[in-house]
Amino acid sequence: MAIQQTLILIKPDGLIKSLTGNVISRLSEAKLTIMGAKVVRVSRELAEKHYEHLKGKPFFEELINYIVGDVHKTYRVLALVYQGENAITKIRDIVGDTDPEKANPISIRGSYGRITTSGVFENVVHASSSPEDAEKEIKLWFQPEEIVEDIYPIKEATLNNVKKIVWA
Ligand code: DAT
Ligand code: MG
Repeated sequence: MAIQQTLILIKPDGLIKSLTGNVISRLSEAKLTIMGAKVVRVSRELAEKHYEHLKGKPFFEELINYIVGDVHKTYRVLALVYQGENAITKIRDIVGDTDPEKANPISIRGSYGRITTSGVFENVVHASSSPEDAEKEIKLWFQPEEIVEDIYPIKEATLNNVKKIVWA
């Protein structure tokens, strides 16, 4: 069994529907450790980097509008980093299938997700799908000082004459 990290995002639909508590309760069933948490106002640049692998898909623009908050007029997501044994599959099991209609009804996406008339999967949460994706995503969403332990190598960098700790 491997110790893994995973990035969870509670998306704008989750926030506007007041699902934050429900989602975190469901995630706690995995008995993992929270390593970082923050509310983020998502820029288009961050959204496009996060969903880089889907560039060119017909739903890409709508997906970006959704995650930045334009669709729900709710300009925030809650970002969480969890760590523990087999964290990625444990969390993905609780989160459910990408398509809310195919997701197990007792999963988070099965319970709370929906497909909009424009065909976007409003599936409430994001969860990393491999250790490689988790590392890339956590480094994109969090600075080293925002995570309670050094989960990946760090280094000192000088930006505008200010010393700063960044991911190595
Ligand atoms: P996941 O979020 O389960 O890792 P993904 O990485 O393939 O799924 O896609 C990211 C998001 O893009 C997903 O949460 C919802 C949206 N999406 C993916 N496939 C879609 C599709 N066929 N139609 C509409 N939205 C889709
Ligand atoms: Mg994915």
